[in-house]
Amino acid sequence: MKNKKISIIGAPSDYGQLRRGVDMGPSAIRYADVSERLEALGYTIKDEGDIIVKRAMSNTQLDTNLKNLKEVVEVCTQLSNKVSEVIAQGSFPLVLGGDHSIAIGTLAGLAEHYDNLGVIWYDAHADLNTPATSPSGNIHGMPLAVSIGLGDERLVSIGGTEPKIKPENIIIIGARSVDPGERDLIREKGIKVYTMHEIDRMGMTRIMEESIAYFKERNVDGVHLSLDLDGLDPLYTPGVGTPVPGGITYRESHLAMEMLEEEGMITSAEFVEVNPILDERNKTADVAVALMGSLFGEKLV
Ligand code: 5AB
Ligand code: MN
Ligand code: MN
Ligand code: MN
Repeated sequence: MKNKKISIIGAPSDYGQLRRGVDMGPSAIRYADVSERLEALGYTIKDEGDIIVKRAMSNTQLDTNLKNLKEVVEVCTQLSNKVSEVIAQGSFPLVLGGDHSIAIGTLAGLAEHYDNLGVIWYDAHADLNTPATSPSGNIHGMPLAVSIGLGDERLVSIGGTEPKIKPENIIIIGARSVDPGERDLIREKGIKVYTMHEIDRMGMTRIMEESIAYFKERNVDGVHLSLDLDGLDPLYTPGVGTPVPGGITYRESHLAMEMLEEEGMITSAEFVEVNPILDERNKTADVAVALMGSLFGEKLV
């Protein structure tokens, strides 16, 4: 990574879904020695601590089917400001979730600095639901839709009303659980998706080569990695709220991170959905930190 300054931002929110415990993700990832691991690679780490998330799960916003809307808006507004501030200081924002609804805040903060941001969405899910298509009302299934400007306007307008990213700048990798409304949106907007079928068929090497070339062709001014730990197979990352079998392997994931690192393309990252309550001895947080190691240039020999 070209930028040698990393700022860690914890976003301990579980408001985007209904399983408690994912709010402890940042603690679990810190416990897995994230700072030490990256410091050993020659980076200067500033742990900014956690943004403030009120503990109670309330669902006080009753004019909508979206769960905990008011709380998600509060969290994402704060996170957006923090991410933007970190970039203004010339640091690489490394956000620790929390459930994936926090990406609404991360991308809003990034949008203040990038006009043509590329996004890698490493996930079993497409997270492209809107209030009209969501089967659950859980906002962690909506952050990509919100960021392209679709959905409840209280979410869409966080950090400004204009869309934060372009649909054609998104690459989803690892999808294997996609809702009908999401599938329609993928087709309609021409969003690039490598499902598990393509990963099986083409291999991760070709997928990363194509993804890197795609971003270059599109002349992106930065690339954000949004890594949902449920993108990997639950064999490797059991500590997630919505596990889906048949996922990306541990080694394929390292390879993906290593190829991104060689390209020096990634300008911000978030690791989300780690739920230590559902985990086996912090295995999922350990995997998250190991993948960060590869993303930031750790070599085997
Ligand atoms: B995650 C589902 N599509 O909208 C929905 O973990 C699951 O951030 C969303 O990818 C999973 O409720 C959201 C069924
Ligand atoms: Mn997700
Ligand atoms: Mn997911
Ligand atoms: Mn999940």
